[in-house]
Amino acid sequence: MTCESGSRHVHVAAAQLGPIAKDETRESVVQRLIALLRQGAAAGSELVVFPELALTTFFPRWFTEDVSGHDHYYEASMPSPATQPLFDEAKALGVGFALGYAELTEPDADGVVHRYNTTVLVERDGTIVGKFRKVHIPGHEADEPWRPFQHLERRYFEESTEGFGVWRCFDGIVGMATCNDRRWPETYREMGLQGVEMVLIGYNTPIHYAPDPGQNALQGFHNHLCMQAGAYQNGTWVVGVAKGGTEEGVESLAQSCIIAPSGQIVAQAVTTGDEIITAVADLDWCNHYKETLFNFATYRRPELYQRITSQKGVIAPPENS
Ligand code: CDT
Repeated sequence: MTCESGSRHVHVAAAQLGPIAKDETRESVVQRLIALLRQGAAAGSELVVFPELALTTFFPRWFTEDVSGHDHYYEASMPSPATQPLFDEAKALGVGFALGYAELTEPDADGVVHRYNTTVLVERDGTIVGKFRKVHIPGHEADEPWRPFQHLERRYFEESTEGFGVWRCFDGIVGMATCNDRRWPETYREMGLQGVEMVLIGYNTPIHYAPDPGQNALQGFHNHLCMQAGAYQNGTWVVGVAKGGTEEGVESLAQSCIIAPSGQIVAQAVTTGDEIITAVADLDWCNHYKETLFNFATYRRPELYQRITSQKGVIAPPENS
């Protein structure tokens, strides 16, 4: 990659995490995050991206009768007392970060609390610039004990009602998505239409997919396929960050990566544990794609894409008689 003078560069790090045990304390996890933050800073990074649900084990793999049964895995504030040391260290280092966590809201006007799978984006001066709540919630809501492990995200998280925002920060336009969001083209295009230049994506992806185990061997391929396509088709950097390794007996995909607007992977993790990978992201490189092949204003045909927002499921044509 060439770095032309005068162009905008973000030194970015993907801070992959290995497993977090069920009984590992928040304090212990935050110390791991701080160690990665320091490694990122030492490598010259100004933005460190952590995975989805980076403070705890992936608790939706266990059913509780009462939805509140897992509330001890959630944060009622951000920064929370346990995460304040991470915020303090980041500010002292002058490094921003994105952190995925389980968010428990204050009661609303009807006295109802809400649970979201959330990522917070923090600038180099310690200010919170953005918050993203996961849009596409995968898995199931009811107990399904036939599975070797469950994926109860639809029990423990509500779907975002806010959609995909982008924020002017880190000298560019930055957006976020969470895990399953990365598989959907609408995720990237929603942000692409707002000029996004870097999309930050944390994930927890079990290798075993109980509804169709034939997909297990393709997890790594599908992971890169969707993020590389999203980057290229929208002329944006994508930073994909895993919590990988075998956590409480469940093997999860690692293969964190940093993807250029060309769709090429410029850095990739080689372990399944705590690991930093870095890249110097030239944000002006996005325009090579945004102003040519994917010049939306010139080439898109939204009048012919009406089904995308007006229709949810498939409506096939009638059978031939
Ligand atoms: N965390 C998350 O969204 N994981 C899903 C697993 C597949 S759905 C059971 C993913 O899309 O990677």
